Amino acid sequence: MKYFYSLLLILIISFFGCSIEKSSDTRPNILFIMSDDHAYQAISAYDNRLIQTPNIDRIAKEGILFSNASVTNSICAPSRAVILTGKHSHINGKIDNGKPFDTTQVTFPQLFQKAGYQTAMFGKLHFGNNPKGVDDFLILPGQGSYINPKFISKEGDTIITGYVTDIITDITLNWLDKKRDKEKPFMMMYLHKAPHRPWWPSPEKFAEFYEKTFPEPETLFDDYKGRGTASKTAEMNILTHMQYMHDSKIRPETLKEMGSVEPEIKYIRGEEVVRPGPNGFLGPYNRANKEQRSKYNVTLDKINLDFKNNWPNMNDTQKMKWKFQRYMQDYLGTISSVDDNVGRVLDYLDRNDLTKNTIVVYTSDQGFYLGEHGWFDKRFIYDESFKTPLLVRWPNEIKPGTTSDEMVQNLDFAQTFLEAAMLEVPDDMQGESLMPLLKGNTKDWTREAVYYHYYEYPSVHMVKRHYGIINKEFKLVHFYYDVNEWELYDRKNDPNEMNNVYSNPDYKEVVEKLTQELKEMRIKYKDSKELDESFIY
Ligand code: SGN
Ligand code: CA
Repeated sequence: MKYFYSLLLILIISFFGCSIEKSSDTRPNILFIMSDDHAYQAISAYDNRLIQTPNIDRIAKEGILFSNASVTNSICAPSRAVILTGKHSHINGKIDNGKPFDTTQVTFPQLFQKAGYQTAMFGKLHFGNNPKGVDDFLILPGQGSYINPKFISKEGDTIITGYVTDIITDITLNWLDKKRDKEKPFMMMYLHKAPHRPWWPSPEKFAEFYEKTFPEPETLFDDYKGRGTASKTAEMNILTHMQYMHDSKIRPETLKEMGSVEPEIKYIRGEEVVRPGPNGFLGPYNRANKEQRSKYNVTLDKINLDFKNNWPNMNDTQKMKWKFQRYMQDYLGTISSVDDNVGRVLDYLDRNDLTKNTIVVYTSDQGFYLGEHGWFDKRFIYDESFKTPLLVRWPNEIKPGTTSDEMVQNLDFAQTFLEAAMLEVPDDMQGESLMPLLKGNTKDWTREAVYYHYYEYPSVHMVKRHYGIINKEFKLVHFYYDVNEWELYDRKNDPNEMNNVYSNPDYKEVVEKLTQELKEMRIKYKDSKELDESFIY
């Protein structure tokens, strides 16, 4: 009898023990890591020729890497609006960096907050100063600064001394450690400013990466012969449009001494002609304090001396090569800090038993040109800027070392997170949950092609408006507004997208089929406004 009672007691305890465990919230945490302008070519899990990123790679090694992930509109604030709303730019209204974001619309963090998640956002958002749906935030105003950045918080503005990538991580770790409610799952957006132009690394990485030389892309000297007007008129060529002071870190005094004056940069935003003033050229350096400046000066001295000695004797080919190296040294230097800091966060998850049930996403707001086609910047539907890195780890669900070449987009993130958290997806979201791909149920994934639409023209870099359809094999694009040109690329046979085959008779059927599919897609996504001539963006 005594034995019976003890057994009963054990059963009761284990029943309640069990039910207590069940009633505690086991929904996954979400850690959404996004950097600004991080090209997949600069992540060693994708391509190890330029840089080693062991910490970011860890996410793919222990999870999944998407090799065909893309954005719907390759520009910063619009991409963020697509991510937050799960809707294309023409529906959420944020079609370019200049337009305001309509904050009355539903964003996915609001749905998480409502459903009992603890939510936070730290780093670069790019628009607004009071993000909705987050319990805590500390965001950079607009583009933010690399050095001693100002942050907007609920309590007001604050300037934090140090290097932006380290600071955003300190804030994130501090929140996880001190502010996290252990009874609730969290949804955290950890958003880096790096590696955005003007690519200022920390003083240590600036010194380290200045010593390196990087392989040039095959298409650095592209003459754009095989493509249309938009490629020929874009202002993002490293030789022609990259600035010696602002980008290559040549001091104004050096240029003055050498008697060379940089070409005046100007661009048109709306009706206005914008001319960035000379003070903006070494902006991040001007924010540095005495101690920080003296550290930067060690490398700045070397760069300026090299420029002074060699630039006068360089021909255009040599200048292009020199500018490309300077660009890569600084761009990759900023990424090295991002990678170190991602490592700090992953280590924190490990140490605090959070790894298994946290969905860690690493992505960028779009891709970037690292000298391909002679370019820097983004915007185009061509692969380097259309595609974006996407690595996801979720040990409870994703088999380590998985890869997927499916056509997934930033449009899909909101629905994926909502489904992972078992929350209802609003009917008007336009993406598709990536859950079948994360779980390895690839047969349940049926999408074959995606839609793209870029609007910011005329504006900085002068990339013409265009839209198109992309599947694994082909890309059909229509450039419009002040041109009317079509382009077709054979992604399998011409991966560098050097030859527009739209008018090649061998592709007649492909053009016909894709034109029809594009039409249907535009109806499906409700995008036809730019064909209405009375509509002004
Ligand atoms: C700035 C940059 C551009 C960049 C846009 C948009 N110039 O204007 O090169 O294309 O931001 O970038 S800079 O001289 O100010 O650095 S985005 O990522 O915010 O869309
Ligand atoms: Ca960006």
